[in-house]
Amino acid sequence: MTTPSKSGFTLFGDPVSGNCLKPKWTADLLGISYDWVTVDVLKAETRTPTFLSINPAGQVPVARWPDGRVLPQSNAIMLYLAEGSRLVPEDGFERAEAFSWLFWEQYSHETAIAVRRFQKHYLKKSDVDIDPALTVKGNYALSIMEQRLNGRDWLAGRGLSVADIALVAYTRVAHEGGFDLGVYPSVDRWVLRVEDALGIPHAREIA
Ligand SMILES: N[C@@H](CCC(=O)N[C@@H](CS)C(=O)NCC(=O)O)C(=O)O
Repeated sequence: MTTPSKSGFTLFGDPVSGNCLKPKWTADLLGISYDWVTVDVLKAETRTPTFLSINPAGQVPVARWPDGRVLPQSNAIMLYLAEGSRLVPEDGFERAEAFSWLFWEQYSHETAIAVRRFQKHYLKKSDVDIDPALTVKGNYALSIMEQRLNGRDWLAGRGLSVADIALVAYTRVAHEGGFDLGVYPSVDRWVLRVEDALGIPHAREIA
């Protein structure tokens, strides 16, 4: 049986979504070819019948291969693309640590930092109209990352991994959600390190 190719897929995503950028950056770094199709979340393009026939959950990112395979969920797409590469630690425990950060990101980080950023930066809500619990939860998540990155360059393993890619997606734009990375110096330096490793611009320098 031949293994189906990872290349040549279509990535449906919104460029303002960190979740969508995770698989994009992974494919770019590993030289896996894909076509990007923009689906505008703010215009509710994730809710059209055509899009819902691709992902009934109505969310981007979603990847579709020419043979009909469809894969939603940013971290699942990223892991599939990265499997067997240097982005997934070879050592079993280090690999489990990377996965641990991926699960944590979805439950404890993205749910505060990405949500607050979306409400403040894109929906233009004023601070008083945003649930204060998001600030507390987001800062707590950043403090957990600060502890981990104090004295180490990467979240898991010995180099850039899927864990760094997943976590940098929204951490690098946390300021757009009203979070101050200056309070988290190890995280602040790590963001630049990961952006450089990915060959992407420093988000803090973009107006
Ligand atoms: N856990 C999912 C979250 C995906 C998600 O929340 N996508 C947002 C954009 S970041 C979306 O498509 N929202 C549109 C909607 O819910 O209609 C993942 O990591 O892929």
